[in-house]
Order: sequence, then C-alpha cells, then structure tokens
Amino acid sequence: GQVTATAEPAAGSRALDEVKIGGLGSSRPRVEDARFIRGRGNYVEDVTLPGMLHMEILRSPLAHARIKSIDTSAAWAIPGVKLVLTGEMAAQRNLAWMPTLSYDTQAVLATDKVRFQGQEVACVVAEDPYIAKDACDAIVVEYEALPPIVNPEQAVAPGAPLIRDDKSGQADNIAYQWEVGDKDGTDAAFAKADVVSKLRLHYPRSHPSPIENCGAVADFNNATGKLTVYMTSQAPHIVRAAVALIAELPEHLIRIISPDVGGGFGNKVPVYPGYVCAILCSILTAKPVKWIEDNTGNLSSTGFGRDMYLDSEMALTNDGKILAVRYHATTDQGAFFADAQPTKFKIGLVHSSFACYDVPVGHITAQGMYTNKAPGGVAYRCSFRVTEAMFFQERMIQAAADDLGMDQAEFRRRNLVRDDQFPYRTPFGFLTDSGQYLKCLQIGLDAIGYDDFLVEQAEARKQGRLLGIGISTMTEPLGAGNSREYDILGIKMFDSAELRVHPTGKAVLKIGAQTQGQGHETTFAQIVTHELGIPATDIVVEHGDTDHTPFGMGTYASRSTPVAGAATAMVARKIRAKARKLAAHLLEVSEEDVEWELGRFFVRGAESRGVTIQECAMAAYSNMPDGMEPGLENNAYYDPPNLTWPFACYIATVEVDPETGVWDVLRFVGVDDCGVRINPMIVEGQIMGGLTEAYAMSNMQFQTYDADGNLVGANYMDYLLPTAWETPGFELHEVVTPSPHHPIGAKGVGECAAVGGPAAYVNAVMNALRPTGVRNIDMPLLPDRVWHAAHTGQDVS
Ligand code: MCN
Ligand code: CUN
Repeated sequence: GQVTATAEPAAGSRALDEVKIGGLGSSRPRVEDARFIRGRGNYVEDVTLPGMLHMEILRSPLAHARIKSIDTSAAWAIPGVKLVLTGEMAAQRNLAWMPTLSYDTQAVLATDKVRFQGQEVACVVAEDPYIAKDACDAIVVEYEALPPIVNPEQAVAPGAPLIRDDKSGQADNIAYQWEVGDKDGTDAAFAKADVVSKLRLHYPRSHPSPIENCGAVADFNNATGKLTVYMTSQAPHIVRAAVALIAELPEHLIRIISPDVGGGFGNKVPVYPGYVCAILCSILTAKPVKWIEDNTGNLSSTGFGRDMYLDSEMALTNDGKILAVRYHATTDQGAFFADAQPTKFKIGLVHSSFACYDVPVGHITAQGMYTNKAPGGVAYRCSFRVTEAMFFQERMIQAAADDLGMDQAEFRRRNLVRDDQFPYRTPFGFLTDSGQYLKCLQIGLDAIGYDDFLVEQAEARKQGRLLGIGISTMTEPLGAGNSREYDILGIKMFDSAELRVHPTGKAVLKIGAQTQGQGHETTFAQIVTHELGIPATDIVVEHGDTDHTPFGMGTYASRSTPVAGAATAMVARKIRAKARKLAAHLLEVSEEDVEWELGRFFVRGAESRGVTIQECAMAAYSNMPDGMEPGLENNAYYDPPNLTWPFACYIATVEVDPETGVWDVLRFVGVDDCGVRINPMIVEGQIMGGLTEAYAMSNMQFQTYDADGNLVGANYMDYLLPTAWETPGFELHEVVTPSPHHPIGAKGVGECAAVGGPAAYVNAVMNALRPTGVRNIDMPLLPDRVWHAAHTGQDVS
C-alpha cells in the first residue's frame, strides 16, 4: 500500500509560514542567479593563477590508423612552448592509458593506434593558448590508415578489423554481452499470445552540449606535493578518488575544486584524457596548467548519449493485456567501453523499462560493440541509459496498441500498474516505490482534450490533413544508490551532508553533490528550512571543493535530491534533536515536555512558553547544560533503501505537412509526479528544459559518422541546439505521491522530461502518419525522413 511522507505537521499556532520563509513548496528565486546575471559567476575559464601555462590537445584526423611516428621537433622549436607531451612520454609514467567506469581501459594519449576521429594524440603546453595551438599544428604524425568501423553491424561482420588489439584476450569487437529476465517464462508466454507486436528502431547518438565545455586548471605544488585541480566536474569527490587511483597520488594531497559549472547534462561525470594530461603537464612543468576545450573537442571526444538499437517483441491478448516483452538491445560503444560499470549498472539501467506496466514476465539481451567512434554512452539526461529504456518501452507500447487496433490511451489504462499494487516488483527485478499512474494519465488526457482531439483528427484526415497525438507514460529509477546494489569503481553509492548552525542562528550546509545549473544552493537550503524553521535566506549551501565538503558521489542520475537531499534532512534532524535538549534546558522542563513546531520549541500545554531555533543556537555556544558538548553542528551519511520512482505522462499533438515533411507541435501537456516538490519553480524549469531537449532529439539533433568515420555534427552549425523560437510551449500539471522511503517524500526529477519526452513527440508523428501504414521513423524526425515515409508508406531508419 501507499505510505505518506514523514514531514512533521505544524503543531502549535505560532508556527512559521513555511512557504514564506523559503521551505518546502516555496518557489523562491534561485540565489545563484544573483551572480550569474551580473556576470559574477566563477567558471574554470575565470581561474587564473600566477605563472599559469596553457595546454592544447592535438587530435586525430582519422578514425582508425596506426601511428608510425610522431615528430615533435618543430613544435618544441616554437618560442613560448614549454612542453610537448606524447603518449610515449605518458607511458613512461604509466599514464598512457586509464581505467574507465566499466573497468575497460581508455587511451590518454595514443601510442599504438588512433581509434576514433578526435582522439587525443599529443598535447602542448605554452605561454599562451594560441602558441600552444600553433605548436600542435607543427607536430607531424605519420599515420597508416586502417579500415574504420562505424556501426555495430560492421563491428561483427566477418573479417572486421580488430579495434582493441591492445587488449590481451580480445579477439573480436564485442565489448560486452548481457541478459536479464526469465527466458523460459517469456518464451512460454509468447507461445500463448493472440498477437505478437514487433518493432525495430535506433535511438541515435546525441550529445549533451553543455554551454561550458570541459576544462581544468591543474596546479601541482612540487614543494608541498599538493595537487589542486579546478575543473568543471559533476562529481569532484569521485574525481579525487579516481586521480588518487589512476595517478597513484596521495588522496589527502589532492584537492578538486568545481567552481560554477556551466551545465553538465552527464557530459561532466567522467575523467577525460584532457584532465589527466593537464595534471601530468603541471607535474612536469611545476606550473599551473590551464586546459580549456573548444566546441569541436567537446563534441567529438567527450561522453555522448544513446546510440542503441532495439529489436523487440511484445506478446498480447486480443483484449489488450501485455503477457510478456522481450527485446535485444545493441549498443555502439565507440572505441573504449566508458559506459557505467556493467556489473552494477547492467548496460545502464535499460532493464528499468516496463516498470510502470503490469507485465508478468520479460527477457532482455544486449550486446555492445567497439566501433571507431568516440567513447561514452551515459550522458545527456539519461540516468544510466534509462532514456533508451523508456523510449523503447513507449514506442513498443504505441506499436502494440496500433497492432491490436486499440486506442493508445485505453491500452495504457489496461496495463498500467494500479495504485494498490505498490511496492511493485517489475519483470526485471526492480521494486518501484509509489505512484498514481492512472490519475496522471487521466489528468493529461483531460488537459489535452483527448476525445475532442480524436474527433478533430478524424475530420482533418478527411481533408487530407495529418494530425497526430502521442502519449508517453513512464516511471524511472532516479537516485542511485543503495550501496548494496550500486557502486562506482568499488565506491558505494551513498551521500552525505554537514550542517553547522552559528551562534546567531545562521547556518552553513555542506554537501558532496555538485550543482551544474539545477539550483542546489537554493533548494538544499529549503530542506534545512523545512526541518529547522531557519529562513532559507539565513542558510548558505557550499559544495564543489573536496577539501571543504563531505564526501559525496556527485550529481548525475538525478540523485542529488534522493540521496544528498535525504542526507540534508537527516543532518537537520540531528541538529533539531540537540536543539531540543537545549530548549528543555532553557525552558527548564524535561525534554519529553518539549514540543516542536516550525522554527520553535514550546512547553506542552503552555504554547506561549517557547524558544526559537535561533535562541537554541545561541545557547549551544553560550548557555549549554552541564555536561553537554558545546556547538551546534553535525553530519549525516545517507544510504537510500531504494531508488525513487517518479512518474510522468507527456502528451503531444502535432500536425505533419505532407508536402514538406515538416511537423509542428500544436500542444504539449506534461503531468509529472516527482513526489513532494521542494521548489516548484525549479522543478518546472527542470521539466521544461528536459522537454526542450527531448524536442531537440526527436526533431533535429543527432551525431552521425560517415563511412570513413568522420563525425558529422562536430560543430554547432551541424549539431543543432533548439532556440526559444522553435521550441514549443509546455503546459505543466502535477500529481504528488510522496516517496515512502525518502525523509521528505521527494523523488528525483532532473531527467524525467528528457527521458520520457522523446517518445511523446515521435508517437505523435507516427500517429499522424498512421493512415500511411508507417510504423517507425528513426529519430531525429527530419523533414526528408518524414516526407519519405509519408510518400512511400515505408519505415525510415
Ligand atoms: N527538486 C525539487 N523537488 C523535487 C525534486 C527535485 O525541488 N521533488 C529540485 C532539486 O532540489 C534540484 C533540482 O530540482 O534543485 C533537480 O533535482 P534532482 O532531480 O535531484 O536532480 P539533480 O540535482 O541530481 O540533477 C541531476 C540531473 C541530471 S542527471 C542531469 S543530466 C541534468 C539535470 O539534472 N543536468 C542539468 N538537469 C540539469 N539542469 C541544468 N540546468 N543543468 C544541467 O547540467
Ligand atoms: Cu546520464 S546524464 Mo545525468 O545522469 O548526469
């Protein structure tokens, strides 16, 4: 059954108005914006240290080639050049290769071969970045071109060249194989099916495109042995651990500082070769070294999203019940397997698909291939590849409804998990926590005017106009942890928070999570306000400096609220527990007789006799009871019992122009249930941003490679970012089903809309084209693809 959150009710009449003081439910303006809109943000590019040098990277022009020789003499001869670093020199320090998140290896600087276009081959350190760039151009590399592999099919074709000939025991281009679910049970269910619905598609490679590219200032002090790295990272604490492990430097002498981060979207989780090079260059020159990546460097070498193929079947009864699902996923991993760790994150959490549907049994198999493309795979609001899971699921749902000749909303209604089924065990082993799926769906259908639209659509079809409506409903697992099941490089996934209340009742909260634009400085203060009644304006939130914040696994997989947010609530409760003792002392009653209401303790039965949290704070430093340790500060580590499972229902209506293949969004309705909303404005901002990215992916955005392995989409003329002009308007609604295991009932939300959004747009266009018999057009739904499908009735891949 459903459990509600443990938020404490306000008891007495003098309780503060929580929303007014910036607690839960307050859309307080983002405090970080005060510096951003005044140009006072502090990004890595703004960091300038005395004597600082500049590093540039030489990248491979070829996708696959043997390196025959590298001649750096002309580069060394350029005045102002301080260091030219090659893979061979890195190898002497055992740093030519580094481990990836999946326990594969990735080249830092190429020694034997280049394996994708844009791969790091050498780097130059000089007095200014322009000299460094010129010197990169002066390096002469002799390549012997090898045949490139640009898709998984080529990777396993007979006679395919071996990409990873560096790995002993690697005889083919397969990076991993994996399966989950009940194969026999699934086969048995398919044998009983009335209808089997099939679908194949490709979720194309895309790029997260943060406004700020990657970059670092590495500062090794050879007198103290301390390494300080300013870098634009989503996870500074993991980077410190990784640097300690990779470079074998003492961890207490490593300080990672992530100043303001100009967007991450998953792009800034990994440690890239540029970071390792900057650190090594600082060690070798004994000077601070700055590396700022350019757009092409970012687009061509850092973590991409998706590039996954689906081959699926669904077993159905004639009356619209799903009996079983099975699918095979093929991933194009690029040259190095830099995805999330396969034993913990499977192939990402792709098996989180079908968690919101009552599907008795299922089986998923997957295979990943090495190709001559950039590595990555877990980025762009993906929550460890949940994006693919939900896109596959919702496209399969629509295809199944069409194959049954059943209304797509009705088909969902018959299969969505009901409110009384929680906690619900999915066919692939997850346990979902709570939700009101049918309610969300109904709110969405009512808001878009579903029945009226169907009438309008039928009328329009008679006039040759193509109107379509697409639905996407999904629940996704957000907030990794729980340490039993999840870790990164062996480090368990929990998070922590430190809270210190000063004598005057102002507070500092320190967290290991790392905002990149999500507004943690605003919202994490609100959690403390909710627990302690200290106005949010009296709380400052600090993060992003490993010397001064507690250990945390960072911000990705929308885990900050579920994990670090929970740690924040828990540390505030510890503070409140001590404040209660101080209150009892000040009120001269026993602790049992002290009641709490927001911001204040009072004597049970004598409400007017009370002390504020601020008075308790002062007492902690000035008037504590005998034997009590002074001060009011604490920390908390939080290991979540489960992931949080937000739900979303997105519905788009579109009109397709059959003459041009252009499609326009008529309306878009979103209904999100992310549990208790800390800051409703920020939540809506997260959803609108995600729906914009979803629109971009479905409509215009992909990274592709030509037959020679040249990246098409290595600049922002080819790789398109949506602007306000083409982005549709979004009508947002909410449902609140608190997470039963999160201290304030909040669920993650940062990726929901980018995860669930794409299928709504694509399903809408497919619904518009339904009379033509087309079942699938691969994203992005470019006009020429849509036109071709509309005119031939053929699928377009
Ligand atoms: N929030 C809330 N109430 C909730 C849930 C969340 O008020 N019930 C607020 C949080 O307090 C936080 C924001 O919404 O300020 C997002 O919270 P959460 O869902 O916990 O996600 P994270 O903070 O962990 O952010 C990560 C997520 C990911 S994985 C990607 S990718 C992404 C995203 O956030 N990258 C972003 N949104 C982004 N937004 C911006 N501006 N920039 C990025 O790089
Ligand atoms: Cu996968 S993108 Mo976010 O989890 O950092």
